[in-house]
Amino acid sequence: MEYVSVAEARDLPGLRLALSAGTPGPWGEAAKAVLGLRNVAYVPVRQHIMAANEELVEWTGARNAPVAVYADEPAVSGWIEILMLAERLGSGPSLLPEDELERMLALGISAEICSPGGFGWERRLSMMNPARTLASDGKDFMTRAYGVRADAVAPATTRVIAILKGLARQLESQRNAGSDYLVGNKLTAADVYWACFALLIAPMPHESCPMSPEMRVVYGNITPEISAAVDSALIRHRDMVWERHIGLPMDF
Ligand SMILES: N[C@@H](CCC(=O)N[C@@H](CS)C(=O)NCC(=O)O)C(=O)O
Repeated sequence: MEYVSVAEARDLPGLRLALSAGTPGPWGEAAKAVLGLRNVAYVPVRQHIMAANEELVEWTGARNAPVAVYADEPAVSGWIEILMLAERLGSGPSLLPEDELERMLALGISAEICSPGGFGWERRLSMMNPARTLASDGKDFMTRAYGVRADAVAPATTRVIAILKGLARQLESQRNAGSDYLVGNKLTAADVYWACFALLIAPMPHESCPMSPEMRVVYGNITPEISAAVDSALIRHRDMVWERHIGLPMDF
């Protein structure tokens, strides 16, 4: 993927999206996927992973990725704000169901995957080594922003497992009702978020996801308890969403 610098991006019109260049961050991949599925064009902007990103902070108020800036509107960095932006600016099938209860379910499942206390945040805690992270100078923003504490790891693993089991139960009940999707009968944001966040326990093969070997080890290094909670249907669902809807190979 071709990135422009923050300095270049600031004067461009339309939508600019800051992403951790070279790494498939799940929130970033999900932002790209929802914008792509809604046919929203954007200019990728380089964010440097785990660095201070002073120019990005100065422009948007955010240090990490993704951050979306549309025209002269305020920057947005939360998954739900980026989803709502994609819904507003985009065209084609919506990623949210029309039926209000189904919409609530799709957004609830998405929050369990993407929000603080959800799968991504808790998996990040379960994959960080708090002893090392807490000791490393200059990475204080990582520990404070992402809630890394020595006592956070065990509960994080419990949450990751609970969410994996909940998603597997939902997929099974949907399959029994004749649907390939997590909610209703068509693709919603919940499917897209699961496909992108599944990277954090099961990165796809190199041909589909050409990430660095070091990052692949970090993402794929799961405990036996988490591994036991990964129903094969979750991985099949991930693959179906990427193959049928988002498109492969991933480009970051
Ligand atoms: N702001 C996002 C979360 C973004 C996030 O956690 N980004 C991480 C993972 S993609 C990141 O940028 N990590 C690299 C860094 O901190 O430099 C949200 O609240 O929905």
